[in-house]
Amino acid sequence: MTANSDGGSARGRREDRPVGRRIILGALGVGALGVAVGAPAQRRLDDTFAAVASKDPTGLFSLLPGGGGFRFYSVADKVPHRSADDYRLTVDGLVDRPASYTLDELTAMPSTRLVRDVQCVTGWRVPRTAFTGVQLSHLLDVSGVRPEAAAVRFTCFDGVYSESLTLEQARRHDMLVSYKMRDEPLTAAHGGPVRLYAAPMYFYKSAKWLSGITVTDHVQPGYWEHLGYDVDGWVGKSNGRDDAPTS
Ligand SMILES: Nc1nc2c(c(=O)[nH]1)N[C@H]1C(S)=C(S)[C@@H](COP(=O)(O)O)O[C@H]1N2
Ligand SMILES: [Mo]
Repeated sequence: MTANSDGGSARGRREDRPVGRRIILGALGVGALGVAVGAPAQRRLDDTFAAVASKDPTGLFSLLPGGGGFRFYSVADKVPHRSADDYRLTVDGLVDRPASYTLDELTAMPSTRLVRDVQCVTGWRVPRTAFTGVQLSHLLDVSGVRPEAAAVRFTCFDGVYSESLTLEQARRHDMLVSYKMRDEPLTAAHGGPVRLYAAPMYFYKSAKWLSGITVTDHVQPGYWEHLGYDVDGWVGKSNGRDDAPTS
């Protein structure tokens, strides 16, 4: 479809899962105060949060605790959890050396820290947010991408979401397989232990709960892209943002 045929607001309605701020802050009171809670308790808080965030029809927005103005998005209605020990990231498809990495193996690789503004295509923005991780290009190089490869597909352990990049985009230095946000381990709500961080693109490209990287011969549109978002999700230049009237 053309970039602005149904307008940003229609896409926004599809993505937004508005939620009452009071309810959320109440449900997440413990986490919001930064009090340490055990893993099972955190899990219950996360699930309460996801359940409320996905059902409240009237509220304002789903601000995540921890400050900064992040909002929670998940097309699944639970926050999926994977412990550091159980986590695996597979790299397969058109590569000579398919691999499966533990979190320890990923964090032992050369790391890159980027500080950029986070921007969701629906309009909210979080300035100057640090993400740390392995360059996607490093993982691709280690796996030996075959000559016929043209794109990369990302899958997630929520079992629902997917994303994609062209191989050229994937090889940019600012595409990370990220395990830290703001210099802390990624929380489950933010897609931990590992999410994609596609720095130059709208945040929907940054697939949370990343579990698979598959090298393919053509771009397979991701979850939101099937619903109208641009595959090339450049901030400021896509999803209708670059075709303002010229007169
Ligand atoms: N697996 C998965 N990743 C996802 C999404 C999702 O629903 N599921 N939503 C995307 C969208 S639209 C945004 S804006 C960001 C939100 O990230 P946050 O919840 O850390 O703020 O995650 C992106 N990655
Ligand atoms: Mo988003």
